[in-house]
Amino acid sequence: MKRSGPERLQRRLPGSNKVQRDSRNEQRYYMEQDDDTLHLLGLDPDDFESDEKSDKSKNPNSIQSGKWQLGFQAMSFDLYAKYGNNRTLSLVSPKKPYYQWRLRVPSGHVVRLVVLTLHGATPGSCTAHKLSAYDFLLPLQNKIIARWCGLPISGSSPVMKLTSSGNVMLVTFSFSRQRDGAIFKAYFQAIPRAGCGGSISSWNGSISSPYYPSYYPPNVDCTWTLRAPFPGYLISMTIVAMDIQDSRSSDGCEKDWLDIGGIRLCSPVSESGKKRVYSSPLSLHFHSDESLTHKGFHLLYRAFSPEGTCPRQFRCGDGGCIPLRKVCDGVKDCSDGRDEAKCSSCRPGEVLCGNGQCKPQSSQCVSQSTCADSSEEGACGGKCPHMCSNKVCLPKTSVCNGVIDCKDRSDELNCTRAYLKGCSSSSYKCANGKCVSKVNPECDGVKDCFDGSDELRCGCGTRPRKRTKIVGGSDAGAGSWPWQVSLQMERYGHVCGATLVANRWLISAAHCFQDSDAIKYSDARAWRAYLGMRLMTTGNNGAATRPIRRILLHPQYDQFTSDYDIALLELSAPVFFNDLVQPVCVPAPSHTFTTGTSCYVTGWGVLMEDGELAAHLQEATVKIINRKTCNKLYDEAVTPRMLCAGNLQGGVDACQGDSGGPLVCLERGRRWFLAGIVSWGEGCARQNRPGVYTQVVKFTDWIQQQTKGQV
Ligand code: 4AZ
Repeated sequence: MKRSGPERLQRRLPGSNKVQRDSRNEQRYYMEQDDDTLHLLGLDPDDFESDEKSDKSKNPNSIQSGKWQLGFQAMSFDLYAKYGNNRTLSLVSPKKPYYQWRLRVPSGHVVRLVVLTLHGATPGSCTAHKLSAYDFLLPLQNKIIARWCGLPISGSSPVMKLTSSGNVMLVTFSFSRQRDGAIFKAYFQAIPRAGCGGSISSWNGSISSPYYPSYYPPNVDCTWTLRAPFPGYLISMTIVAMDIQDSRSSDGCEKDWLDIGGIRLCSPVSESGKKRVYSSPLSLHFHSDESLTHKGFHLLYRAFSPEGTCPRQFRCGDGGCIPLRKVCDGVKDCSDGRDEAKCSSCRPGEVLCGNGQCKPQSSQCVSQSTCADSSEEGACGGKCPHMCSNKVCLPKTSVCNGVIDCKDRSDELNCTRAYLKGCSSSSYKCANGKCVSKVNPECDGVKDCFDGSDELRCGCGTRPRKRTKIVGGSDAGAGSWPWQVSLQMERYGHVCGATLVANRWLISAAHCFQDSDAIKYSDARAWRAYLGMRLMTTGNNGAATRPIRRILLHPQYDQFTSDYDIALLELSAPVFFNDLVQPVCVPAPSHTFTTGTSCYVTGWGVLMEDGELAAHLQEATVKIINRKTCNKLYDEAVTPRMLCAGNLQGGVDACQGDSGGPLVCLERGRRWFLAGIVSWGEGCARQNRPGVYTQVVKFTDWIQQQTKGQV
């Protein structure tokens, strides 16, 4: 009954109040309730106490029609405030024991009551008189927003600001003795109903209860997800104000509370507890029940790198951190000058001319010489036989000669002939130990190694079924991405993506398996792999499913920088390949995915930041982005083990839930190769914030070792 909804009470009440109109558009109430009935209806009997209560015992004849006639007189005012108007409530020399104001504002707005003056009662005593505000148009006990028993206050600044949860509020004033003088002055206004909560990714800022420092409204629930802009950063939280639960209640935090990272707060915090540190992302939830509100809370937060380290930044001698782009820029940013101490004479992106001058690298072999001695022009001649993507011009003799000259390897990319050559870190190594110069010779349909090893183990990267949303993506067709795997946990459903690379091996991201306070993600028994699946909603839909036998995290995985974000998962039993289940090709260490190439990222991740997981497997084309460009955008946070892909205008990207899933590129031989593993990025699909992937070629040898050559 206490929990009766307003509609029910409204239906029951009309017969119990008799209302007579008097002049001045005011209403005179004769309340026909006894305390028990008031309690039963959830009304507040305190508002009807006073002299009349004793009448009941003094005069039993006051029973009329089976109810107590309290003989109680009240004044009631109905006030409406349009948006932009302030309406005044005042009480001067009150003659009656009970006054009430029924306040209304347009729908979609809430009532803001600003109490300016409140005089003349004994502080702390509610027997003399009291002012109450309700989140309803009747004085229901369980709808009290706040009650004051004569705080001796007045002045130019407001004493109290309250907010309703809907577009009505009832303000009552009851007292036992007649008083003179102005004892209460307030005004109210309509304010737009404010939303609360949301997802925040920012270096610093504040979070407060709705309408802070006004009293928060009753009946609200707000959830915030606070994320440090970079992985590895922690969040420092300072509790500036915490006024939530009635200090008199001792029943834990069951009424109103603020949950920060799983811990509920509702009472004032000691000085030492005001500053706290949390890992990112951090969830906050604020709950207010239907009665008694307070000023609320105000928090300040700041993302910071863990003490003593500067993830993705340069560490000065004094421990300070500066962005990497400020290193060797000619300006001393560290107090000890360490950022300029070990710099070569030319900056990155410049070439050293024969005369010792530094010139932009792009000037090599372009139409006019920039080095005074023309040393950078070398053997170019007048026109350019081959232009690398970084605008470096190469002579004809440097193209397809078995020596990689362009940074993007384009001079050796589309050669029909492979040259046997001395091995270097960038050349493809055949099984017999000999190396070939051709770029990406593996599984391209041409035997380049004498031993044919470049065309062995090529049962990968095809889509037998495909003869012909991620953020900004589209639904994938059946069998389009037969290596895509959904990694699910029994209690949480889909959590991460993975890629099938052999009949008992999956590749995913190490960060998917980092334990949180509450969940042991590192426990292989908690996971199940779903293969050959497209629709998440309709059961397995023909999907194969396997438990995970073990999870092998890369030993150098660094959760602060996301470096080495790769994990191998061994299935408990091999899967059988068919039209819907196929492994992708793992590239050789020498494989290059050239800047500008369009590749595909796939997954069931959320369709927008803070959106829902996709029900239908999504695919999106993303272009490989130059590392230098990407590092500029991310303040040098992109390590050599990472690869950027996306669209710098934004709009297309991987997002939460796609992590661990594949970035694949189609190669010459019409086979798909695993270029990347969805790892991180600032937000999703934001302008100039491309997705960052684990660069698989850097881990080919590790994968071979761990799987004992099964991949
Ligand atoms: C994530 O939280 C995540 N936009 C994955 C990918 C990206 C961002 C976040 C890239 O799992």
